[in-house]
Order: sequence, then C-alpha cells, then structure tokens
Amino acid sequence: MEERIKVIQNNGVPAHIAIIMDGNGRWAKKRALPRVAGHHEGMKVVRKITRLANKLGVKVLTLYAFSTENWKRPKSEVDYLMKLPEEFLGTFLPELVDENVKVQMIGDRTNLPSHTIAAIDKAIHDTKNNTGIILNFALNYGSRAEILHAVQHVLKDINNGILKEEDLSEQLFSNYLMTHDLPDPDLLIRTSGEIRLSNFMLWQLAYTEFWFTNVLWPDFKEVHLLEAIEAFQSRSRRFGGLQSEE
Ligand code: V0D
Repeated sequence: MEERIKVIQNNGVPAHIAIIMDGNGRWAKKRALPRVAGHHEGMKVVRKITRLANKLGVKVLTLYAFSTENWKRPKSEVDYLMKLPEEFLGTFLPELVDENVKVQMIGDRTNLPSHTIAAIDKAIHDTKNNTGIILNFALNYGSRAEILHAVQHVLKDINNGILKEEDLSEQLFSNYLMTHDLPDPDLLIRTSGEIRLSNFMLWQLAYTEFWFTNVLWPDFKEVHLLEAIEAFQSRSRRFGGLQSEE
C-alpha cells in the first residue's frame, strides 16, 4: 500500500473529497443487527478514512453525516445518531488534535440537541489552530435550504446597500454559502450503490468528478479510497488533454 500511496501522491491528489456515507442500515440488516450497529461501525470508518486522507495530503474531507431528511427516521434512531459526535470525539479528539486535523461543520445548527452541538463546538475550538486536513461534517445539512438562505442573505445585503445587484457573480454568491471558506469538491464518493445526490452540495458539485461504489460504508476500507482517487486521477489525466494516452 505504501508504494501505491506514493504513486497517488505524485499524480495530483484531489484537494477536497466529499463523501455520502450510505449503507450503514443495510450493513446491519445483512447481519441481523439493529440499524444503529451499522451507524456505530460506520463511525469507526470515519476515523480510518480521515487518517488516510490526511496522510495522502487531501486538504478537505467533507462527510455527509446527517441530512435534513434524516429527521423522518424513528426517534430512537435519531437520538442514537445525535450521540455519535460525542462518542466519536470522546474517543478520537485527542488523536485529531495530535494529527493536526481541523474539525469544521456545515448545516443548520438550530435544531440539533445542545449536547451534540457542545461536543462539536469543543472539537472545533480545540482544533481551530490546526493546519492539516479540514474534517468538515455536514450535519443537519440540506443544499436547497443552504442556497435559499444564501439568496435571502444576498437580498438583505442588496437592500442594505452592502451589495450592488450588478456586482453579484458566481464567485460572490459562493461567499454566502456555508462552504464559503472551502474550495469546491474535486471528487464526490457515494457508497452503497445509490446513484443520486440527495440534496448534497448541489452548487458546489457543479464540476466535481463522481465515483459511486456498491460497497457499504461500514465495509469501506483504505483501498476503496485509493481506488476512488486513482479513478479520479486517470479521468483528470484524460480531461487534461492527454486523451491519446487513454
Ligand atoms: C452515522 C456513518 C461521526 C454515517 C458515520 C449526527 C451515519 C457514522 C460523526 C461526527 C455519524 C459528527 C460530528 C463531529 C464528529 C463526529 C457522526 C453523525 C452520524 C450524525 F464533530 N460519525 N457520525 N455524526 N455516523
């Protein structure tokens, strides 16, 4: 694997990778376990993939942990999910601090339990001066709501004279999104065989390469991330005008 990593590092690593971590429930069902067992197993994968992405030199890893649609699940499952940030950070925060990982979050904080927010805010605080990979959790995130909120904020700034209508551009509009401080993703990975975006980063994914796999998130291993990046690299080589190389 070390040689494979070196080759990947010499071929241009995607600066920002976004992942829709799907298939936790299906993983559990296959084993006759409760759905939450799948979520717990998926949490351990987050740690492994973060470490590898950091090692590879990825600058930003955005993980779709909870969508605005996920509130429709049984309350017991939602309650369990909302405890995962605390459990994850209780175990791994020291390691994240050590490995120079910077924790960030996008999504609507208002409806999240205070215990969840407290744990995440502590992690954001404790890692705010870190300069390594940004581990960006999308939590209670929905892309249409994000865009609508941005539009409302733009209109407010126009009405207040902070912004002139004719100055609004794609670049300027991006500053109103929750990802204002991040580059757009270069690579999107979705696990578990679903081939859709499910309201994830619709604006930001305009030019992103997509990579879909049938592997369920709890089964997603280091080699799968390497595989996805290698596919990205061979596509961008062709896109870069070296079509004849195939
Ligand atoms: C369940 C698979 C880590 C997807 C991964 C609240 C579904 C495990 C976090 C986490 C979840 C979030 C913020 C943070 C630190 C860790 C997490 C949720 C679900 C939703 F600062 N895993 N994880 N959050 N799952």
